[in-house]
Amino acid sequence: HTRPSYRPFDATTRSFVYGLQPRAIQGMLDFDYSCGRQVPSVAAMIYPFGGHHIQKFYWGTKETLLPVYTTVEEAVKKHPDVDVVVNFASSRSVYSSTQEILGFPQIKVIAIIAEGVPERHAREILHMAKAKGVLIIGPATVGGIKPGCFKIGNSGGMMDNIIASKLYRPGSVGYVSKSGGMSNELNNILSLYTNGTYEGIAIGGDRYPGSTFIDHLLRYEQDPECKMLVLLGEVGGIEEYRVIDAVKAGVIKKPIVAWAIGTCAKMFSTEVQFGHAGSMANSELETADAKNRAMRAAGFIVPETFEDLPAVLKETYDALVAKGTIRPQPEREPPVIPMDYKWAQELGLIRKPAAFISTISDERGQELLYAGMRISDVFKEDIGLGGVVSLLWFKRRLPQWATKFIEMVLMLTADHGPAVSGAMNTIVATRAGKDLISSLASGLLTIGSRFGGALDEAASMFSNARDTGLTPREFVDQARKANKLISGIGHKIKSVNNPDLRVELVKEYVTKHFPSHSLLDYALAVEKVTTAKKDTLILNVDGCIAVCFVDLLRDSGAFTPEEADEYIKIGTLNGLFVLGRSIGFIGHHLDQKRLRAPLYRHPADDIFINMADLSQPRVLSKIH
Ligand code: Q5B
Repeated sequence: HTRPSYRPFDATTRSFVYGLQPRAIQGMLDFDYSCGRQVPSVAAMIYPFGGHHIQKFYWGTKETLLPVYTTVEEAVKKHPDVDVVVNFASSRSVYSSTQEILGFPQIKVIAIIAEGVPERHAREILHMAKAKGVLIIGPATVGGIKPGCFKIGNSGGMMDNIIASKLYRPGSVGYVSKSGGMSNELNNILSLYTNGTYEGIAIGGDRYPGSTFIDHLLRYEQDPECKMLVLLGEVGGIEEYRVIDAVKAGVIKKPIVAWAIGTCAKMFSTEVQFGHAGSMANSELETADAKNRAMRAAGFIVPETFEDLPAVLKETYDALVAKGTIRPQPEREPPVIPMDYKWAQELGLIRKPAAFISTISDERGQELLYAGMRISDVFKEDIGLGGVVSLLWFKRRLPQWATKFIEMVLMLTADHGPAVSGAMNTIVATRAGKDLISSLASGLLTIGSRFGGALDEAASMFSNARDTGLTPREFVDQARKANKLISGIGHKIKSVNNPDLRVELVKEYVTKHFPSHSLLDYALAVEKVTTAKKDTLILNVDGCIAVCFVDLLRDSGAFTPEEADEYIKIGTLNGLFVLGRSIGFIGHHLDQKRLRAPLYRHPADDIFINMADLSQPRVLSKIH
């Protein structure tokens, strides 16, 4: 596909975007879609780092994939239809990347977006591009837009702006300006007072732009579809005078509306540097007033003030319509472009039910909150680990005697030697070469109704028994009749004669600090009955902690009776043992690692292997 040299962009223009600029590319693709383009204007991205991969974009309501190449060579080879590169390389790397791009004759236009490109580099790029007949737009620009056809990078702003300025279809006015902001303003004015933009280029604010006003205005002059020209110049530089020469020489014949911005510079007593690097008058000739006077004198249509620009644009446009030069086309409905979810949400246009609810912590603000309490206050008020557990498990501050009790439980349950089920599992897993988390999980998975995980069941059995008015003996008898072990009773090694000192410590603390301990008292009465039968049937550590925690839940005044029951029902109390014992399991894992303990294999003489069950001989006799 060859385009006339005056028309570098049309509805089939395809481009590469140099650099990872997903937002800009999505903007280009949304614009394409709104124009009714059949094929996206971006064929691929070029990004030297991170390897060859693909990225996903929206194409209307559907999705499309764009490749990311690491070299221009590969991109050019794969996409012979591409002749434009939008180069987002930084000011540091733009020189080398543009030089590389210029090595491929397939590329006819390069838009350079970077600001702060050294002037020497800009001039060298310009020199090379001229020699190769490549059009450079920029540096320091958003680029430009050809309504209905092609949009360079972020030109034209967001989609609502593009739709409002009717940039999804071509108008008749070709303009040049320096900046993207002024281009957006012009797109808007032109859509209101004429039939809109035919093409608009922001040449960039540097002193040495790759192409200048005259380059583009000469193209527009040649392009039969462009009927009217607009030059929005500014203070500084002499580019406007080159256009004046062309108008005077009769090279530019189409009506040209013009304005040089910066007439206010005269209000300042010293020379003013406006936003752009090039926007400062170095002589009287370069002032906006001088330029406006000269343009007016050369036959440009120059308003009295910038505010009058819309009026003269309308006048000029209406005259062209009256002459039949411009034939306004019927408007088509602007296409509906789905809005990005995030943007729509920011604007408050949509809502969606949350996938889940969370009520205990919030990290979204400036400071992490535990149940509404700032993490800095957690430390300022020194609420301790028990306080943190009370916030995250119960969503409330508990009195100090209660938080200290929680800490005591965690400390008491932290470990009980290497021989218990969980520690053994942790050790065996560690010695099999497993990592900390796997070894810890292996230990934790042993916690259950017999080992360490009897708290919830104990809490519910003892409180139900007491609440239904059973005497301790009736409770024990009833459990025996039902062939049910009482959770929280019994220990493998501890007994009346070998008391578990952890249990003694808990009892001592609770009787001293709890406002009431009625369920503990009931459990101790049950223990009297069970130990009378067998001295190992003591109230064990699980059972003691469990009944005391029920006393805490019910009598601390911090929970309603319903809440207290709910916490028992949802299995809160086993969490205390799990949390505490994790400390010990991690310790055992580290211990075995430190000891470089080899793979564990259980000694065979410690296992009674008996294959003499009834099924096997029958099978064997069949074979014989
Ligand atoms: N009998 C704990 O059993 C153990 C009875 C009972 C009525 C009972 C057993 C049990 C309930 C679950 C429980 C937590 C398995 C224990 C813990 C953490 C640990 C661990 C550590 C740590 C011990 C002998 C006779 C039999 C049984 C009867 C037993 N328990 N009757 N209610 N609860 N308890 N688990 O010693 O007539 O002779 O047939 O399941 O609370 O896990 O340090 O090791 O910090 O790591 O093997 O402290 O009590 O006793 O099963 O041979 O029973 O007593 O019916 O009667 P044993 P068994 P009979 S704390």
